[in-house]
Amino acid sequence: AGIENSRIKMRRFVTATDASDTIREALKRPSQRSSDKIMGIVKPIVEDIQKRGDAALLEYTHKFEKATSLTSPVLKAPFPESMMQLPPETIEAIDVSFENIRKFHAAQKEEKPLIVETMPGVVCSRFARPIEAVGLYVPGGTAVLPSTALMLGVPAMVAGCKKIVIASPPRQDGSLTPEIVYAAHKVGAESIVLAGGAQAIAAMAYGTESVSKVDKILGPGNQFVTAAKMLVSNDTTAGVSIDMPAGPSEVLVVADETSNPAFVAADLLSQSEHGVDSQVVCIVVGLNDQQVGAIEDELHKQAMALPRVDIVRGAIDHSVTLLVKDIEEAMQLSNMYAPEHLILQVKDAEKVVDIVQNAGSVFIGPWTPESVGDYSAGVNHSLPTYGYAKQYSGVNLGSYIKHITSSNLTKEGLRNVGGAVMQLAKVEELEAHRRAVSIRLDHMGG
Ligand code: HSO
Ligand code: ZN
Repeated sequence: AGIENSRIKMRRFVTATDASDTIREALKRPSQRSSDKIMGIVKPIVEDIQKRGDAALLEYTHKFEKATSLTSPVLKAPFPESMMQLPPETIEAIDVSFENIRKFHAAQKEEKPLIVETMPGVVCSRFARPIEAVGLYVPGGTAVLPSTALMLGVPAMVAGCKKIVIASPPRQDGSLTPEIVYAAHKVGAESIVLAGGAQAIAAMAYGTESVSKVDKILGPGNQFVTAAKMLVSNDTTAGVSIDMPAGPSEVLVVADETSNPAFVAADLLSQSEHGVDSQVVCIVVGLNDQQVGAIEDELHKQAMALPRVDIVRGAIDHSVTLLVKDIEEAMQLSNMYAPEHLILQVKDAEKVVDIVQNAGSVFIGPWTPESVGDYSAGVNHSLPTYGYAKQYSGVNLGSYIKHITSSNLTKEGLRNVGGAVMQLAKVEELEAHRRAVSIRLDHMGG
């Protein structure tokens, strides 16, 4: 049998017998191409866009997307109906998902400003304002992902961002996927930039003749997109921030004797089909060889029936099954790995959530496949990968909002806090600071 028929199987480790270094090594992410090399490719592209604007942007799209017929890099709203022709069942699916995502993100709104009187007459407050202009990157590549347009666009709309720009690489004929245009229309995007890669990121960061400059860029992408996001966010002349560094998709499934092997395998596969660089981890709690074998059999059988079996094979090649003794050990390893998606198919799954320390998004119990979160449940699918779940949140309403604080003192307040201010100003030898208080206290007299 050729490679096409060979068994699709994850490497298997047993924590009771394999050394902890071996386990740690097995849980390493597949290495990314060196970022120096990527930066070397990305930097000239970013600089070219800065220098030559639209002309350069179009050239790159002609070159990389092969969309040589494209004559303008931007499509402005209102988008023509003809570009959103979709079967009714797709419209319905987008509408249902849109509404759930909208509800969940609207609930994240802070109703009123935070106000605290720290001392009598000293009132501090904090209030939220939407980021004015955001650029949302919707990747092309081996799969078109209109769901990403919703995940990035709906919270921007809910937050009240004034200008929403969506960038996505066009197809070879220069057209856009109608699902993306429909999603852009629903979230109220002002324009769609028909470009991908570093060139799209640079265009939104600096602006061109026809692309609006944005304040923040969000969205996943390949290594070129990620490198470009890092580059522009480090350039103080661009004045742009980004959501988080993005890497290949991942899932970690925790299973035990109560889980259905077919469900476990299906969840592992749904993440494996994203790309050959995706990684999936299956931690099985207290199962014997035969029970683990049942999951492995299902994985192979279901994988062989998938249209994207070749991609799955690539991902499974660097994926692992870990056999552990109890749920505590499973969660220790999961927290160390910090998966983008964590699926708990174990008994008392809800209780296990209490010991989740690092994960992008958690899927609880046998009836919660990760795909519901990818599309329609309402949670966001733009999540920290590559272990960044240790310090980053996934995209949420807060990603589109910044906070402003304010202080408001009465005479009494300044009398109460003035002493501390003047003393610290004295310590720092900043006399003008001290006098800004004393001049007022003198004015009050006494
Ligand atoms: N699981 C992906 C998101 C996605 N899945 C889009 C399907 N379409 C990254 O979290
Ligand atoms: Zn997915």
